[in-house]
Amino acid sequence: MSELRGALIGCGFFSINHLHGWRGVEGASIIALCDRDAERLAVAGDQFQIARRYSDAEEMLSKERLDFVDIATTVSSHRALVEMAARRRFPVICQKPFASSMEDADAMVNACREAGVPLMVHENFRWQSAIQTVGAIVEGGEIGAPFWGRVSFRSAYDVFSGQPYLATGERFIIEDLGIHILDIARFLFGDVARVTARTRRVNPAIRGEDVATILLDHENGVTSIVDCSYATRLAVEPFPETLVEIDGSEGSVRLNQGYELLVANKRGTYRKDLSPPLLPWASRPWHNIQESVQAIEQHWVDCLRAGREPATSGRDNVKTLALVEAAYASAKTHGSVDVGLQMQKIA
Ligand code: NAD
Ligand code: 89V
Repeated sequence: MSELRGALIGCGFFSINHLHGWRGVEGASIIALCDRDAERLAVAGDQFQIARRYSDAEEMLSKERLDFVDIATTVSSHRALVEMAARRRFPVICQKPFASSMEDADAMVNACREAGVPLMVHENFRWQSAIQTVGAIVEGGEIGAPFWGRVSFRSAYDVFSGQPYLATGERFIIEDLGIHILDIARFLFGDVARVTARTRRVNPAIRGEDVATILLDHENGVTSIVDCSYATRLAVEPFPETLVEIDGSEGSVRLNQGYELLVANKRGTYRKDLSPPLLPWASRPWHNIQESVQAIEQHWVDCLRAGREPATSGRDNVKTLALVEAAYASAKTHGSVDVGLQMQKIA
């Protein structure tokens, strides 16, 4: 079977992980690059020896023979670029946060549906191997029916030096990081009916909130807590590990710092080291995120070839985005928010 031909739009900070990941994926490669910034385009093109380079996305999409487009730009450009790809009937991957409003997300989902092309959001955190293992334990019934969970990301890592835009937006941790953690909560416990959230800004040098505590009432009765902080100095810095606690009717699972898995049930307890593989191109501490990039890219290729909807399709990711919107609405009013009301905005 011939390799799928992809084009990448956006050659910034995170795109280098996309490009390394694509090299490790079976069945696809990136054959053209686009960035409005000539220097970034040249650096990525030279590093990955990709000669076909464009400063204008429309020109690239009109000239290249492609099987898909991978968008790794920041959120403000997502809608225009996804709609551009859909107009040309190219299957498309879009980085998170998919959109800054439910209306934009809905427009992109509809554009791709009407064009008859698959759309996947690059929501990679659930593709970390440790998170997949925890999901498989729950799915396999080892702890019975989950009734309570906590998905936690607390750190003091300086994310602003690599991603300076994170310091300037009105919204910060829920939109950028919490979105991943909320998606993991959906992955582990199912869709959510109500959201109650509280936020704080501790770091005076940034504009948005850097601490969020979110209570989720899942549709199946599970209660979970998603908590995120970039203002938490710990004895051993855990960035970028997501920690998980799940209590079920027959036992419990813990994913502790250092990728330690602990499972307890009536048969006994066991412990496992779930440290992610260090891919040849990866660098600590980012290696768990980096392996998840390659995993989600492989998932895209497998789905595209099989005609299956990706796990984090646009249609699916709108439900994660609704939790982000509900969390901000709850934090603003100090009330609890019906997720159905967020979804109604696009019904
Ligand atoms: P960045 O600002 O470093 O890079 C974005 C690049 O896109 C820039 O070089 C910019 O010139 C280019 N660009 C923007 N609009 C364009 C357009 N219309 N045409 C061509 N080029 C255009 O941003 P980044 O830190 O690489 O983040 C990119 C996205 O990746 C963000 O949405 C961010 O949230 C996401 N991200 C995801 C993860 C993850 O684990 N999934 C991690 C980090 C960042
Ligand atoms: O996933 C992200 O978008 C990143 C990081 C993991 C650093 O928060 O901003």
